[in-house]
Amino acid sequence: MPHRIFAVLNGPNLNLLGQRQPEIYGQETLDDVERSCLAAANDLGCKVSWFQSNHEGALVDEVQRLRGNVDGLIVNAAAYTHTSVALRDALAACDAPFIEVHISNVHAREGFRQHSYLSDIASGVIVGCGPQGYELALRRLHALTARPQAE
Ligand code: CA2
Repeated sequence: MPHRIFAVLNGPNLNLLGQRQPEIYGQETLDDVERSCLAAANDLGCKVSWFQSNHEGALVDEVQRLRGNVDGLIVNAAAYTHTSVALRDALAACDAPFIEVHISNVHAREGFRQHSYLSDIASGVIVGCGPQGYELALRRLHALTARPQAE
């Protein structure tokens, strides 16, 4: 049976992870988080691709490119979570399920972070679990997309 393929999308400023605001986002860099995710994917026997952009259109392009090519997505759209109808529309058109992830507990922060354009169309939302949220999302997607075994 071919490996399932999942994609991780990271939005603006997440490339700065580990360099500023460790009290909110922790000490790990985005490369560290990618490494942990790839290790978890290896354990689960699935493949993971990794993408980060500071540009809304680049994230939309990537979602369109992934359409029909992945079994699910993990999306930390960062600030675009709270602003982007374009990214919502792209994800809605993508067909594959996605889990929305936020490293910090957005519900304990500024009011503007408490609205998401993505949550109601996501298969699940993980917030405030730190970088581990990515791995939790991967495990959830893996379970959610399990294919029945042939006898
Ligand atoms: O908690 C999350 O994962 C967020 O998606 C992170 C976004 C924020 O806009 C969302 O409301 C919640 C911000 C990502 C920027 O990350 C930085 C990391 C280190 C230093 C500066 C920014």
